[in-house]
Amino acid sequence: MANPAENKISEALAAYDFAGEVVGTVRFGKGHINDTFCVYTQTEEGDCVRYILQRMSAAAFQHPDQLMRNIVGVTDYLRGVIEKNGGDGARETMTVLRTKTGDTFFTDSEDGAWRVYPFIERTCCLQSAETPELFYASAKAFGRFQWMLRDYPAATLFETIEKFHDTEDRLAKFEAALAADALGRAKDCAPEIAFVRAHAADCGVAMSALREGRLPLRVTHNDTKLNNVLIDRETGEGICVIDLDTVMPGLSINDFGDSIRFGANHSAEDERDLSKVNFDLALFDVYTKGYLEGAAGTLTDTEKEFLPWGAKLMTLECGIRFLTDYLQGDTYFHVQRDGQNLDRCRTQFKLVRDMEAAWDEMRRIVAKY
Ligand code: ADP
Ligand code: GN1
Ligand code: MG
Repeated sequence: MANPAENKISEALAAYDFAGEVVGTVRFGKGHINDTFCVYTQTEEGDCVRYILQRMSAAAFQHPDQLMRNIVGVTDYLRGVIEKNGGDGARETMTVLRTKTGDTFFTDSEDGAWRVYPFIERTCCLQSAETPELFYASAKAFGRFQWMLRDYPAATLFETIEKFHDTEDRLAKFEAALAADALGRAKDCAPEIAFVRAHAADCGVAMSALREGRLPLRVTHNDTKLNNVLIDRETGEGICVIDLDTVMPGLSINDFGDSIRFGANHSAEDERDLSKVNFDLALFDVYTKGYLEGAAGTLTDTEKEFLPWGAKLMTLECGIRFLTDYLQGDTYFHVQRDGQNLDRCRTQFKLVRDMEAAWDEMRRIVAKY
């Protein structure tokens, strides 16, 4: 287990010059990967200026230097596109605060890698689609993100997590974890194991289309959960896509699909009462509309045709990843209680079943736009 990030906060804070004096630091947000804190500072004039301080997950990211080069490259580029189109470059993308020595991140005495971003104020970060309008706003933001990066030089990006959305590889890793069954947990999840095996052939659908050249490799976000976009409190618009750790070459259908997985339902990702976990076709409809509008013609006809597959595969894959982590002893996704990763896996598989039942309708909705 990694050392609790709290133990190293003061070391990390000392590496930065903030706008004011640091008056407090609290854990922040609902991300599953990094250790995120909000830093409160007070300026000489008495104003509060906030920052996001993060210790990057060592379990997820082995090369923080490469990760930060990706993020600086992408945010600098986005700032250029945003400002060229009359937007606010300080608000519509993130800015990496440099350390006192001018670096993009700080390494603590135990090799933990930390970074700081100015807090983007007057925004909210949603854990569920409170209204269809807000979900639509998130869709437009992620679609626009795809549009803004359509000409980004993909070859300059490092692969921060190898084979991140290679669902075939996720299946193989699951089988390896199951064979090892390091904690003897396989006995608790026979129905889930059977579900994965019954869907083994599905795992190859997008990867085959990519190999055959039917789906193009693009620069994508790869982690398009609703809580990875900041919504302007005043206008209700999705203004800033955050959590850029996994921006790398990928499939647009996966960006679309991961948002559907997380947002097109009305339950928590770890809900234990599966009767509350239901795929919402109306939300699928508004997201499809918003995403395609935001992407403004970037997607090919084949990509559009594959959007329902993106939704199903990201949900299936995420369920497989939660189950794998459960079998391996919860070493990747943060957990707050026992069995949480298995509960998360179960919600994902319930949503996959719902999508299968709604398949023709999903295809009809996509064809409308
Ligand atoms: P994780 O990879 O663990 O999900 P994120 O980068 O998504 O980490 O950050 C976790 C949470 O912190 C986000 O969901 C959001 O609530 C908040 N957050 C991150 N960056 C900012 C920012 N620049 N301004 C405001 N809130 C932010
Ligand atoms: C993680 O970092 P966060 O919490 O936004 C994960 C995603 C999963 C998601 C499931 C780098 O997203 O791939 O879909 O949890 N991110 C990484 O909620 O693995
Ligand atoms: Mg996040």
